[in-house]
Amino acid sequence: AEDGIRDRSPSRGLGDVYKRQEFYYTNIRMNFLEKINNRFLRTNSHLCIGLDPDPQKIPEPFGKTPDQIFHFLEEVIEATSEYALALKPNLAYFEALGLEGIRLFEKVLKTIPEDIPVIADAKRGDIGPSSKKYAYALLEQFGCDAITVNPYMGYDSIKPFLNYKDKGIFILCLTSNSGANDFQVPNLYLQVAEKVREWNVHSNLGLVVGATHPERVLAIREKSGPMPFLIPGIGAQGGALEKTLEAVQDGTRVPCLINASRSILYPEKSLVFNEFKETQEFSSKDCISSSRHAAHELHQEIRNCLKN
Ligand code: OMP
Repeated sequence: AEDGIRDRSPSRGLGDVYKRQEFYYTNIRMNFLEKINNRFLRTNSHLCIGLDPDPQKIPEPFGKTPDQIFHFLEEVIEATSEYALALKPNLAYFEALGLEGIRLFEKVLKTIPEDIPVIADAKRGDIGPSSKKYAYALLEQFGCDAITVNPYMGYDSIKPFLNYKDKGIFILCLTSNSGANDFQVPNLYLQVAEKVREWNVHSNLGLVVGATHPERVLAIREKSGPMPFLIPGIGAQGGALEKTLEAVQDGTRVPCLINASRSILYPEKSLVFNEFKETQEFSSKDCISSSRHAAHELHQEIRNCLKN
């Protein structure tokens, strides 16, 4: 392709289905953790940008057709990549658009620079043979670097994912929603953290820990030991960034990924966005500047919390 960043050679050997190339650095293939660490060295960022394309929310100047949504995502990715430790497309938003959505997912993956780790937010988990297919679909066919997985069905449902030693597997531990209190609290989330530590024989596991329970993060860390935490729930869900980061810092150099989706894609509340809105020429460029501004602000806020 003419522009280096989007130059993606097609997959090796999987028929006509697109597969992201594995990322090589000085000819050594990186596993997920190495890829994250490498990305961190380049960006100094803990921000994971969530890609949740909702046609109802895509800014007007872009439009709502799959091509227009693609254009929007492509621009957001490009404008915010400086602050992106990782990107996390949520499959629900793509699947909700039907076949076109799956094509959109594939197209978006192609547009993401190889050195940005992609976490497929799919929250999969089923009996072993079915989990095996889920893992194959997202980690091989689509070539994502990591996936979110639901541990409710136990070890044999997780095992097919664990076997992908070079990929990152984020297991739901304590989710950010209010329903986390129905089953996960008071004990199950700690059992999950303990089990995941036991299962982490390939050092490829991490936990999903919502930022809406800062008071429980320390206990999770004690059970899990050092492993990456994927932390959603800040921004639109009102999670406590500073308190969560305080608890997650345990002196080890284990990456934590702070996810924000809506507050970056559609930062209606940002000052910049409102300023633009008041002007007559509210353009697609303004929307993208606003997303970039939101990513920059959040990146700074995270860095400031980590300094304290
Ligand atoms: P925002 O609230 O818009 O930042 O989006 C949060 C994203 O993280 C959504 O894609 C959610 O599906 C996802 N998420 C949670 O909000 N809570 C969780 O406990 C786990 C996840 C996730 O696995 O990413």
